[in-house]
Amino acid sequence: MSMFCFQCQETAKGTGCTVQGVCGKKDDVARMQDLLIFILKGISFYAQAASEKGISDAEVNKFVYDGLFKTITNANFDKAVFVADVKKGLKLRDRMKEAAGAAVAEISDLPDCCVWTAATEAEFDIKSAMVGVLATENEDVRSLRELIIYGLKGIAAYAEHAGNLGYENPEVFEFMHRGLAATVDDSLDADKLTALVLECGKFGVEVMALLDKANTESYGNPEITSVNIGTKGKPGILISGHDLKDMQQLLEQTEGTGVDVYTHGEMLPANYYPAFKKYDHFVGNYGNSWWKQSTEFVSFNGPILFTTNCITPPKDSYKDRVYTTGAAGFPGVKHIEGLSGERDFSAIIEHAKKCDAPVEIETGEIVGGFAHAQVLALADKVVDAVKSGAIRRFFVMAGCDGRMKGRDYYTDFAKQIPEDTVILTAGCAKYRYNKLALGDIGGIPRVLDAGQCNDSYSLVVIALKLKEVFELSDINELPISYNIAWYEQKAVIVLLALLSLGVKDIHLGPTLPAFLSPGVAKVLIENFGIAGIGEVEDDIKLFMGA
Ligand code: SF4
Ligand code: SF3
Repeated sequence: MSMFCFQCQETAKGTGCTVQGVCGKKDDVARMQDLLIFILKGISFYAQAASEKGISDAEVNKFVYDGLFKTITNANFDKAVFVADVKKGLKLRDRMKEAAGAAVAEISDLPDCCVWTAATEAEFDIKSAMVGVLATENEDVRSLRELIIYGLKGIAAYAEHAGNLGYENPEVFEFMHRGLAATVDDSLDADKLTALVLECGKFGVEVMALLDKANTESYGNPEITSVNIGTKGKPGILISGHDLKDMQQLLEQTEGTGVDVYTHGEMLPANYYPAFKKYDHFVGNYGNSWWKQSTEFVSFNGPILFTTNCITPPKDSYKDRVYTTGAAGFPGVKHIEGLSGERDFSAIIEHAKKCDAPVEIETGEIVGGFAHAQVLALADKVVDAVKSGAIRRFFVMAGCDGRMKGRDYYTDFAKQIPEDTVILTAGCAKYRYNKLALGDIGGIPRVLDAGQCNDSYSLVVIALKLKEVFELSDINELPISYNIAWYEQKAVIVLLALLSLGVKDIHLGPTLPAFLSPGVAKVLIENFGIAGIGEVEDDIKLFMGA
């Protein structure tokens, strides 16, 4: 076994990638990511002790959440990035040790991640093979530790986007350090770790609320919008990923250049924000969810900018047109350096000018922009439709898309649910059903897209509002069923956030996470009613209470 990673839904054989990632991650990259996580745990151990003295270090906080984000599935495949981060991390760990001072100086049995050190890449390589997931032997403890780490990766991603817009919550950083430090604390048993998993969900809600505030205060509340999915005749830049600050800068820098901007994948919801809609050269969305990029990028013809995941290893036919920035990276692909807000995209714009216009692969429009403010503006209509029986049930079908054949389930499910039901979606899972002609109920579309995966927060706000309007005591009494598709670690924090809000009976698919040990899966099933997916018809009957 040259690596071990089981953090995503597509992990090899449903158990773990051991030779190279199904995602394309090479074994040496996977190991170097493990070593970075190991160093981050050491930093957080000291940062937690320092925070008890009231000390917080902004550079360290950013380094830790940035490192967690880079190790998310399909974010960064560049070993050199992780080697550089390990080197820098060792220095920051020393700094936090000093900041923690006497509180840690007397501890004689510090965890290895707090004391191990080396200077060369060769030494890093050797150590990297010893510090991965399997270093924890007890499978329930391993499962819970990894569940916390994956939840923290999701939190880190959302904290980074909010931070790029100038919004921070010190309590989120404090929890990030506490959570990471807990994963090297052998005194914590399964019960204590389970409590921490739920606390992680609580901070998932906090960070999604923070990002929602950051996005809406910066760019306005998303509005109902028809998004063009065809092409215009000019050369274009395709922007993918989740970072709206990058979106803003790209639109500003491309204005008046004769280059159009299209969104891809999880950037589609940028079309719903007033601050972005005003640009005439922002012409729509091109393509579908992340896993179709290897064919769709060929026909796009112009440069593609990845602001975050999901990257798949680029084909030679378009690799020279791919750019990354922020946490994203791929070896041999040009990376736009610089802090968020100070990025210079002129090289991409000049590149675009020399390219042909995109080839049209679809025509028409899709409708989105149903985040909480927009839905609540329609609340009377929605409530009337529920009261009159015109809408019998809502299905929250948020989360991720992926390549697995079994995900056809979600398209079939959307096609087969009764016509008096509505889908509430967020995340790239939507591409399984957002182009189906599912119609509307009295003017309310049957697929309401709230936005990116983090905008699952909007779905929670909507559910809580409905609970209030209908004067219910429990969110689970609402006519809402949760059929969530997951792939990477942001979906993990969305799931934990829903659990922390008391949502029960969530169905999770297309398969349950490999990182859930039988013991931990049992706890989730017994306490929260978590279930997998079955046959479409059976599941619909179950949800509809038939
Ligand atoms: Fe395998 Fe997923 Fe890890 Fe990639 S991220 S190595 S596919 S488990
Ligand atoms: Fe999709 Fe990668 Fe998760 Fe933000 S873009 S949801 S998979």
